Amino acid sequence: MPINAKLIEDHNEQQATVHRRKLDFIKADLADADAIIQKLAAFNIAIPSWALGTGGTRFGRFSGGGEPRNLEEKIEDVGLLHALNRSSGAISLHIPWDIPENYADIKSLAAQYQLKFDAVNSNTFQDQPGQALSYKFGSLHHVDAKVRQQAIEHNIEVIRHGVELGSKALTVWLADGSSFPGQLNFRKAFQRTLESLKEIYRALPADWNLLIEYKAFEPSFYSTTVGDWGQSFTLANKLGPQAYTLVDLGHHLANANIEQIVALLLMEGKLGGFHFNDSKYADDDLTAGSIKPYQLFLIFNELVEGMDARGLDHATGLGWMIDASHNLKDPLEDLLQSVEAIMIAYAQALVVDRHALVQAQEQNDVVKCQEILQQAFRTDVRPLVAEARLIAGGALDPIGLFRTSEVRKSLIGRRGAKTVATGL
Ligand code: RM4
Ligand code: MN
Ligand code: MN
Repeated sequence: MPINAKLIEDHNEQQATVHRRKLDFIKADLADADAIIQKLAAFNIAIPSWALGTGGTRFGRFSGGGEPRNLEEKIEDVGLLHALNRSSGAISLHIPWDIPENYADIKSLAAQYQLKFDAVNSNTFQDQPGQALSYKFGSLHHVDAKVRQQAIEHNIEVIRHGVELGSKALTVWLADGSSFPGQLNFRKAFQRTLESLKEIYRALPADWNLLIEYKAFEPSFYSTTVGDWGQSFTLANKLGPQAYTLVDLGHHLANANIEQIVALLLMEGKLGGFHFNDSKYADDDLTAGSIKPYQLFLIFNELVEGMDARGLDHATGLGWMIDASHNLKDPLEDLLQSVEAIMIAYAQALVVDRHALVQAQEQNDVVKCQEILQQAFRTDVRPLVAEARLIAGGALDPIGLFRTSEVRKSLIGRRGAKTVATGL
């Protein structure tokens, strides 16, 4: 691997004085800085296997060099990220893009990089070569029972792969929907989806969760069968205690109040997982925090408040994952930026003066409420995040070290300048 402990140590030594000065500055104003740093150090965000290659749009894809060519190289890339930031300690696989050939080998490779296997993801939004029946008109909601059965069996197969790797959750995202009014009977489509999910739910091991992801539109442009949190929540409630809603930040209509959705799902005990990204218009795959960092902070503010209210451990209480693809940037640099943005928003939420906020809310002191939140948002918490990385063995400046140690150059040297990663 192009990054090793010695490189990180030397890099951290060079940055130590400046870092210490900034850290002392913020620590002087915070009573519980050490507790916050501990929480940050424990926090990990899974990396999806499809985010490691260059993404594209429906108009084209401009691939970069040194992209991972197989699952082993994808694991190596996540290992690299984790070595740099110590906050990317899990990989989420998409089946069939990443079917492991030998479970034991893949597991031991991941263990070498101290990586766990996060939720496994099924794929019934594309037809695969040799597939008997098409998903053109949907999968779990399809009018034809045989297509539904094929999709159910695929999901059960994905669970089997996950069990071998030690995953504990299946994420189901469906492209099922309609693009023209009248195409679909909404009620029947929803019922059929529920019946299909029941079959999948029955195949879940006792210690597994089923995460139901919703998306407002795309690829369907008129209706999506699991299109919003209400639809996902209804399904999760009807399925049972192992079923949860998964919130993907990019899957809402513009200006949706995601922080309120998160608060209510947590209150109902039905928020199971999270996909981070950002968007301005419709693309659901931009770098987390690149467009609306204040919204990301407000979401984390509700997450922290809601998880504390339920006594959930921040690091393990929910499934955290990045879900993005990158058109222009080096995917590894982009992922480092995403993780950093998430950690910053989490740290800002941790520095909110919660006691004062509750008081101000009780007194309807609207001005004070805003002051309290913005005080936290405008605090430069980056030294806390850097310190958490430092104590966990990561680099003070992950992107800086990625560049100075020429990681991409070394990956291109080994994998070639024009590689095509599988996936999106
Ligand atoms: C979807 C959704 C899913 C992801 C696929 C690749 O938009 O976000 O989570 O599995 O993309
Ligand atoms: Mn997603
Ligand atoms: Mn998405």
